[in-house]
Amino acid sequence: MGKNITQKIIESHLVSGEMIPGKEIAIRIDQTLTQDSTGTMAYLQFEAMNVPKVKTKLSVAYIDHNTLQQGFENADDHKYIQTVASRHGIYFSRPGNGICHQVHLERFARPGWTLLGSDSHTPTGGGIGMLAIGAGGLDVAVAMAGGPYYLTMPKVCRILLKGKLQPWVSAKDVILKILQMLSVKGGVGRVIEYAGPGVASLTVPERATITNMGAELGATTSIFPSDENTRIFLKAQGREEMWIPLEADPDAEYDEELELDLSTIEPLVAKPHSPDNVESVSKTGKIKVDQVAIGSCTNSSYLDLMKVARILKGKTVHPNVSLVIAPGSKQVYTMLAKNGALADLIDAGARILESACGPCIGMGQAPATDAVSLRTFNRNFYGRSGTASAKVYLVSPETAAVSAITGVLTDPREYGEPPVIELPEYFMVHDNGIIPPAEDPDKVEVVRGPNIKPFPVNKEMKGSVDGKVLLKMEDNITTDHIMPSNAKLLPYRSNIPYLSDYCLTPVDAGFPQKARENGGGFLVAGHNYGQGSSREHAALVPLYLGIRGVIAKSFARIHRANLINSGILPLTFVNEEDYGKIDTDDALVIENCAEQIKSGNRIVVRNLTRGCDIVVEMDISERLKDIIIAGGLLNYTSKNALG
Ligand code: MIC
Ligand code: SF4
Repeated sequence: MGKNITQKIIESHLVSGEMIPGKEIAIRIDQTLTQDSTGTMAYLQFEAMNVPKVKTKLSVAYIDHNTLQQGFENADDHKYIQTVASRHGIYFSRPGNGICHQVHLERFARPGWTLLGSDSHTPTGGGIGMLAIGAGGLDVAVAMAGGPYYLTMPKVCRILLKGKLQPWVSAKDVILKILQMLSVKGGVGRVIEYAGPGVASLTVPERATITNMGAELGATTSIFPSDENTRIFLKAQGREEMWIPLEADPDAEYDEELELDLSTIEPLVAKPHSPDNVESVSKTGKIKVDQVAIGSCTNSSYLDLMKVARILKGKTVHPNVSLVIAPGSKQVYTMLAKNGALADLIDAGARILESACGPCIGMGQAPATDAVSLRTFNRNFYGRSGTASAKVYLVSPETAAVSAITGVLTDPREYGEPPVIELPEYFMVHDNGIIPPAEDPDKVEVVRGPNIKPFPVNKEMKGSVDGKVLLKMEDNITTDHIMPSNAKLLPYRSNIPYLSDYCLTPVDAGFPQKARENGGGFLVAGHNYGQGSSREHAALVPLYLGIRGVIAKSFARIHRANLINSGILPLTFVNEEDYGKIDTDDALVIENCAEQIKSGNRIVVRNLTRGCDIVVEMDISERLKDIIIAGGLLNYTSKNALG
């Protein structure tokens, strides 16, 4: 029987397990990436493993999130990451060199290889035919130390692309359409594999926009074939020798199949506060816009920004709009500067930011009270922009640029001739933003500023696990709710005690105090708990506050793994109606917890307040059960070999 692309890459990297959807497998990781806001923890954890040099083929540490530097904290983190990288065989992408996913796609991503990144948008690399997966920092640390990456063998869902995009419709609209079709949990447990005649009409950067935002589907990753367009892109990056052809066999089988005719897609918008709240721009209507932000790892490529520059050339940004633009990488920035497009953007009134995540993670450019902000980014979760009352709409660069001129949300098709930009024959390649590791690592002193605090480690599980329900939540709670990130908090990603004062505050302002007063306890949630960012802090901070378990209708993949890695129980209701049988402040106990875990997949939770038993499930591998009982992955790896 033929194989699809996902099966081919997994098979060639398989370390253990059977490739049956739902079963645990382990794969060898060729490359890793970290960024600074998850990287400090990942490197502290890597150091705790006492492995002198990374064992991957390539590991890169990017600085792109924490670049505001309104205090010493960010700069201290940069120093720590730069020195720890240099000492342990890791390439360092300095601040200003660009957003990790954009730079990685340009300079390092390779078809057929595996990449594990401590950022949920790592699947951007799927645009080049790479199996690129986002994970918590500890999983990335283990991969750097030479351990395999354990995951649940995903189902493979083929999306057959037909036809060709209409003028003014772009890759962003394709992924918004898919989010409309599948929702933010539609990709859970799946790899989305693209195929069909429509693939050839998309360039690698366009494919990368689509795979990047596959993270918002909850998918394990998304992947495109490696074809002639992939070769052309790699050649233009001076890396043609890294190209290999990669496509599904003609008789490959898929677990699920969908079709999408590209020619039927129109300009779309994701309305507040979820990336799947999608509607056509024309239907949403001409709402007044206060801010337009262009950039992020979804839409900051050379092609995207050239289109924006063409649209803005000779025009003026509407007086009521603040337009900010962050080019995705030094390569993009320099090319725009050299060909004059940067001048067109500045002249039109755009405010140009450095090559970094910036407003996408609330690092500056928080909108005004009640403002409408149009963004080319991938997430419009509540409060993420830094302004709780702001309404963030996600759109394509074309819709963003045209709306910045008109001052209202505008269907770009009303605007006349669309800009047509070709992929350049050669990108400008100058890798001086990437510092190779030291040749003499023993001479490198790892610099740790006062903001770097030790991370919490759980204890081995013994006897009963009990506590109060501290909070009961709805469906789709994001890691931005659990551990908010903004310009005030992001500088403290290496300081769990400090962050703990803000845990779950977007849901309940009194949560941290309540957790402290009760010495921790349980959380209850609806479906898709922990969607969004890969930030391990959404598990480490609850661990620090004494959270022992989360009982939910379902979990997002990376967050569930982060809970397990921290030794926190991720429990799901066997009967969803039992969600109604637990309330805030109920006292719960799981008697003989470790024994119950070992004896099957079902666990009984006693609700002492209501006098009833609730059966929950923890359907995970024996290895993961042992990790939880050991009190997390670090405790477990100190007792067991890495893989
Ligand atoms: C995000 O887009 O939410 C982030 C910030 O890039 C996160 C990582 C983090 O929280 O540091 C992600 O996507 O994983
Ligand atoms: Fe950075 Fe935003 Fe991309 Fe996250 S989604 S990596 S914050 S640009």
